[in-house]
Amino acid sequence: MTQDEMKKAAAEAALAYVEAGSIIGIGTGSTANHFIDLLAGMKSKIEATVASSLASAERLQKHGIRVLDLNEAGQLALYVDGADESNYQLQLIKGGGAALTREKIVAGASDQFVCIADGSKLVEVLGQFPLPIEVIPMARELVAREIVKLGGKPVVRPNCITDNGNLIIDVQGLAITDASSLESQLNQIPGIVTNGLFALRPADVLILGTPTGIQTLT
Ligand code: ABF
Repeated sequence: MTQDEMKKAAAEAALAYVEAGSIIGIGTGSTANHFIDLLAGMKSKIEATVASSLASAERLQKHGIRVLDLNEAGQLALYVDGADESNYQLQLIKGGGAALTREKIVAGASDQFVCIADGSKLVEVLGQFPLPIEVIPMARELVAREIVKLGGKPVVRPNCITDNGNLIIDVQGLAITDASSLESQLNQIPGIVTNGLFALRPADVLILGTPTGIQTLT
């Protein structure tokens, strides 16, 4: 199976978590796109969705799936999204798609977070994938200096402005053995809007597409 076929298999398995008549949060990225396309086949079963990016909102609307503002939707039963890395505690690195802020918001408003990915995303220690951080432009160099103090190598993502009008700094060279602690430390740095660690609020379920079939971790 190709990586994309494994992503699609994981997305298909996530449909089982969709409750009839519910409003569900939708992630961003190629795996989430598979989920959106598959959800279209059962769109009459759901009430509406809340999107974590303009790109996902557009894809949903093209399928004729209703997209609500989170303030209108309230607490959500389910959030389905991809990830760049997951450890075995279902703590994630997200943000490769530059949508981490709205992803973290919608995940935080959801009772259950089901993460979908291909098997290559499961790692022992987070950090091989550079950690994305959304930064207010005026704080770019302040944040970069603080990241160096933490032992990382900050790289401003070229040609990238987020849906919220901010920059992304990708942090290389971190071996994240205490993800919750680092997430809390990064949250204290002025100018950081969101960091891509989903550890304080990890996924509740991780569905992996693998060459031997679906693997589900909880
Ligand atoms: C999104 O999914 C991002 O947070 C993450 O970067 C991306 C993973 O990308 P893909 O599904 O294309 O592998 O939630």
